[in-house]
Amino acid sequence: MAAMDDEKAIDLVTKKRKLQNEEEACHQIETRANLGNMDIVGVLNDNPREKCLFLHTKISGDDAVVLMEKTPFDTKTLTQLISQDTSLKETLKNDIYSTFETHLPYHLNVVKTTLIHPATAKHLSKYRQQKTFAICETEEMYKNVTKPFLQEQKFSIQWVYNILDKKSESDRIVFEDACPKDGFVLLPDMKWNRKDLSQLYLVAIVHNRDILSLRDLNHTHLPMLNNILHKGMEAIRKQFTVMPSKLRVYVHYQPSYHHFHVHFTHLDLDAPGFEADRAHLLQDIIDNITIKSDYYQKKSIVFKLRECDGLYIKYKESRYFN
Ligand code: G7M
Repeated sequence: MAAMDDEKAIDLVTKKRKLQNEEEACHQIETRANLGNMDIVGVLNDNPREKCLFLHTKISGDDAVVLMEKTPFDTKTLTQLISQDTSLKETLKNDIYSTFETHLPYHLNVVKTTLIHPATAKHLSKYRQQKTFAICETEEMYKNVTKPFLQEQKFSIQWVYNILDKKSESDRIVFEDACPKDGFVLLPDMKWNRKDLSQLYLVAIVHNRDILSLRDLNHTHLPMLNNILHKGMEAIRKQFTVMPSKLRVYVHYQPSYHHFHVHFTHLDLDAPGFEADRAHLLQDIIDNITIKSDYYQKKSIVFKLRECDGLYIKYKESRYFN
C-alpha cells in the first residue's frame, strides 16, 4: 500500500515537472519570438541599484525602447522561495557569514519588460542616462521659454486619449467620473504590476483636455482637483483596501506628458519622481489655489531637466541661462 502511494506520488511529481517543463518551453519560445525580432543598438541606462536595464533596439528598422526591471519579491511565495527548488552556489564563507549565487525557480525569477515601439527621439532621450540640472522657472521664463516650447513640440499623448475614449485599458479602469469639466478616469499606472499593494501606483487622468500642467491651474479647477483627491482615495480604499493615510497623491512638474494627471502611490513605494524637485502634493496644490487663485501662474517653480531634454537645450540658448 505504502509502495503504491509512493509510486503515485512519484508519478504526480513527474507529471508536475513535465508540465512545468512544457510551460517553461512554451514561455521560452514566446520570449524568443518576442525579443528575437529586434537588434540591439545600445544601452540607454543600466542601473544596478534599481536593477533595471533600458535598451535602444530596432524592430524592422524602427527605433524601439525596451525597459527591463527585476520585479520585487512577493512574500506570498515564501514557501516556494525557501524550498529545495531554489539552488544556492556558495560564493563566500567566513565564520558565521556566507553569500550565495541563488537560482530561483523559473516562475519566481521574473523581469518586467516594457516595450515602446516605434519610439521617438524623445522616448530615447527620456530613458537615456544623462546629467541633470535644476531650473528655477519664473513666471516670465514660463511665458517666454517653456510654454512656447511645449506648444511647438509634438510628444504624442495618444495613449491618454485612448484611455479617455475607452480604446485602450478600459478593462483596467478603477473609477470614472464622466463629467467633461471636473471628471477623470482612475486606473493603474503602467509601472504597477497590479498585484503588490505596497507598490500600488494609479494615475487619474482628467477629461478636460485643455490643462497642460500645474501652471494652468486656478480656482476654476478646484472642483476637479477636490473630486480627484476625494473620489480617487475613496475608490482606492474600496477596491484595494488601501487607506487614504497610506497614499501619496501628487502631480509632476515638469510632467512627461502634458495632459493634466495625478499620481496615487502607496506611501511605502520608493517611486522615482516623488522628489522635491518634481512632485507637488495635490493637497498643497488645492490649498495654494484656494489661498491665491493665480498661485501657479505667479510662483517660481524649481524642476530638474536632463542635458538632452529639448527644454534644457531651449534654456541653454535663452538669455536666462547662466
Ligand atoms: O511624469 P508624468 O507625470 O507625465 O507621468 C506619467 C505617468 O503615466 C507615468 O507614471 C507613466 O508610467 C504613466 N504612463 C505612461 N504611459 C505611456 C502609460 C500608458 O500607456 N498607460 C498607463 N496606464 N500609464 C502610462
